[in-house]
Amino acid sequence: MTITITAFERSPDGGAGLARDTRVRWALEEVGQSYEVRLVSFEAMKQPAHLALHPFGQIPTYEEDDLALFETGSIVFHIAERHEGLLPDDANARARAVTWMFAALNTVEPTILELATARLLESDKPWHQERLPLVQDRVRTRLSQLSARLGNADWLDGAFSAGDLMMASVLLRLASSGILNEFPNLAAYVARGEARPAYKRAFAAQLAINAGKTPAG
Ligand code: GTB
Repeated sequence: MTITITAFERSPDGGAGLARDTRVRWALEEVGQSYEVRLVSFEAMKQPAHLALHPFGQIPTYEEDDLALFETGSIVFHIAERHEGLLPDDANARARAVTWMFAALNTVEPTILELATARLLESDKPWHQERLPLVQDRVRTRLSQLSARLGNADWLDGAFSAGDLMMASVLLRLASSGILNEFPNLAAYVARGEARPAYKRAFAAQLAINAGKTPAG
């Protein structure tokens, strides 16, 4: 079985690991599955060959024999279902781990993306300074709820799962905002994720592609 994913030819973050191929690499590393990477430029992403794989012209995509997938939620779920290590055997625990994947993508990530948009794309708008605290507070609300649920536990529901992989990946996007550090148990949770050997391999692999390349404007 050959697995090929796509990633930015030159990530705008210069290799900080924030582009979404990192979470797919992480999942593949956790289950010990080797993979190849096809790098695509922003221009190539919008061309028919890539659009046939990804209707929205984005990365990452995932190809495995005659199967092609897009959307990191679906890709990580597929990897977790087909390999040991990212989902518990017990059916109810498995359903809860999948629930955390959805929670990461549908309930936590949207607020974080809204903040990223406000900081990166709206800073020149006359209403930016008024809007930013509102957006930050929506992130704080979600983090405070998540922090209360995590408490002193290492992971969200027992052993590390695809739910934690997705939640930590989503929270990593907050690293430069300072907001994550307002919730020490969540900061420690993300650090535990980053400390996993599989995450380190995934991060290093994407950095190797982007190191030395100037981040795109
Ligand atoms: N919902 C989709 C998924 O989860 O797979 C979202 C995929 C997505 O947003 N892909 C982005 C993309 O291809 C890359 S990851 N964008 C190009 C485009 O839409 O034309 C998002 C991302 C990009 C850059 C940074 N960064 O530099 O910090 C962080 C995250």
